[in-house]
Amino acid sequence: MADKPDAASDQKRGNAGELHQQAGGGHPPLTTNQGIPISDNQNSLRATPRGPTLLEDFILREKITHFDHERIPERIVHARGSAAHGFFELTASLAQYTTAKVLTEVGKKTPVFCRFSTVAGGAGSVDTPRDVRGFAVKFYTVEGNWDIVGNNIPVFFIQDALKFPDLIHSVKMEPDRGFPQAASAHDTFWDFISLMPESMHTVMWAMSDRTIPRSLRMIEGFGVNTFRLLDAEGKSTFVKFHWRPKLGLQSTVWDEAVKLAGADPDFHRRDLYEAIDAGDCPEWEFAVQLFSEEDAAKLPFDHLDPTKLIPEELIPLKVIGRMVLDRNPDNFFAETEQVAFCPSNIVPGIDFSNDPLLQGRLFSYLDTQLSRLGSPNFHQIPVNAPKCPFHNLQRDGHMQMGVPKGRVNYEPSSLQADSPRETASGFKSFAQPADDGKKGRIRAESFADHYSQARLFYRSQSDIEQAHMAAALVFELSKVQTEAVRERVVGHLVNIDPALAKRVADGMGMAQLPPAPAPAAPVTDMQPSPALQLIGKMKPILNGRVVGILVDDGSDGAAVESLRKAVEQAGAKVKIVAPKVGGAKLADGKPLAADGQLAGTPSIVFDAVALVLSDEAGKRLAKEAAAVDWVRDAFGHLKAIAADAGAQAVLHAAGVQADPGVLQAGNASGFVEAAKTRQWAREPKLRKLP
Ligand code: HDE
Repeated sequence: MADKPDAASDQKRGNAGELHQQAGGGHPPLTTNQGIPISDNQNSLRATPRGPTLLEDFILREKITHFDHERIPERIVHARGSAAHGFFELTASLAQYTTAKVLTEVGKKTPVFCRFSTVAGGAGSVDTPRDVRGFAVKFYTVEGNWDIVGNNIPVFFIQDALKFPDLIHSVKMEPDRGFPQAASAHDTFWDFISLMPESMHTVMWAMSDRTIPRSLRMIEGFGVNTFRLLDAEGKSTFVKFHWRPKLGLQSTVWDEAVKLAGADPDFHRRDLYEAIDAGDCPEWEFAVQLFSEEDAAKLPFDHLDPTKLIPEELIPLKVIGRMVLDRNPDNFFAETEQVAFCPSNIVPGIDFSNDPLLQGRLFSYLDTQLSRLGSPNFHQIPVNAPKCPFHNLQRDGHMQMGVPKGRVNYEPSSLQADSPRETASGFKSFAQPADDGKKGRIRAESFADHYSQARLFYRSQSDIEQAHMAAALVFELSKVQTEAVRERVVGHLVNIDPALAKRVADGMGMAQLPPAPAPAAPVTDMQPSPALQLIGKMKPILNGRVVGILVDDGSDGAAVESLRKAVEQAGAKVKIVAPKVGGAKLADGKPLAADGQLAGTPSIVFDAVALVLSDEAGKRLAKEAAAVDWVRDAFGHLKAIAADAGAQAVLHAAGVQADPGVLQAGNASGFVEAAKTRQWAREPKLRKLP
């Protein structure tokens, strides 16, 4: 009876060990967590070959126990995230306003870790629902860690932290039925929103194409809350933080976002990973809006109210640096999952404002990390640890990794010369004079205008963006079963913009406009701000994007190459798609490798598509649903399409009509130009927008 199988006995029993042995050598020995070398990772210890497993098998018990504990609680919000390492480089000093070294030492590169996320879905949910995106950056500065825990839209749904659990409960899966996952299109969310006029401005952003981004590399980031900068004299300047993507903004169209969820649930995560892996490192400008207490007093709204933005036209953005993400995490769990952002992580020279949402956040994040990571020593996890020295007298606790030396773990003390002490250059809070108001659960009157900026946002959009917003509202509200909720929301829209309300009401087949609730403050018309557009912020470039070329046996290799060259020269990538993953045999007999198989690589994952097909292949694929859908979707998603003569049969089967975005494959330069933008003019011909 052999109780220690060797390779030969493995083979006899058909075990994995033999194949594994053949797979290559030079590996370090596999050990237990106690460092004990393991001789057999295939079989647990059994009393006899067909007998019971022994409790004595410490190798089995350790492995299974560790596995059973692999998951930690996922984040209650922003659970689904993707991250990367990189650096921040200051290009213009703010020395006039702050002592923070990260904002005053021009040319210095500060390491960063940046995590993007959706808000509502669980950790395993898809990447492309309609949702706000988190944009959290941890700067490992020489004066300690500074976290800007922001979003890709500059305002938030609520004015007071006390309402956050209600907001999140309403948008998450409904508690009795456990659905929908990662979607705001359901009764509880809109019920809550319909009773929260303060949410209206952010709802307008949420219904815009900002919440269905093409890529995490193509979103803006905002600190949202107002912060302060402090100079050496303690003088304060208010500041709002902005990230602007070098690739410009890009969104998907809604039907595409929905289909992406099925075609590639990891679309954004894969896109970020593959771009960085290929050395195509995403970059953002870092900009600030600076304003004094006096400037703030002149604004027509309260800068402490996180449901309000400050239009760039009123206080311009000053670009002071750039962030480049140039390294993927080595391990998703150790870094992306365990990273713990806290808005309370701030360095000397920066300070908080009295924004009541921010004040609540200062408590929440530290608290949530304690329950998520399970120990007050979470700051010792490599991704969370400062990269500058840190010393204090906090001690012990779960999973303590440090081994502090000496007798002194208290202060004041005199027994140990190297025990840490306070320092004059340490963090100081702004000496803000106290208000002379009264204590109470009070909402400032200056927070009462809930509609003017919602109107500003809607009226600042281009026609096509307004149509998308109306369509998004119709879609979301059509999923709401409770009629009274739908009506209440449309009532708010009347206050925002009566024409929008009418479009949405018509889109739902509502017989008449419901009454608008009386606004708490008069609704004013502000000067439209084109900077709030998305289409206006798209750049006519192809950099960072991906073009798919469909080929089959008999395709013209020269045509494929000239398209590839033109696309790559424009800074985009080409992926070859063929009916078989093994590739295609070109007309000249040469093989062309495929990056993806047609059925598994729908055109949805590309920014523009080309088809280079022989007459015979074209006729064959015109009867192949995957090929017809490939073209129909590209057309429906307003993408540029290039096709040669052989491919016309597929275009015909897909119902493609001639327009400036449909080009001959031979016109590579025309195709590249068309691919730089969506074919917006095509949209009204394809779908009826409200
Ligand atoms: Fe968060 N938020 N939040 N939030 N938030 C969390 O912290 C919270 C808010 C944001 O990639 C949690 O580590 C409260 C605004 C991002 O790890 C939690 C309030 C903005 C991330 C939390 C807000 C954000 C979070 C959950 C209202 C944009 C993901 C897990 C007072 C400025 C960070 C965690 C990452 C995560 C609380 C509102 C952005 C529960 C109480 C406004 C990007 O602490």
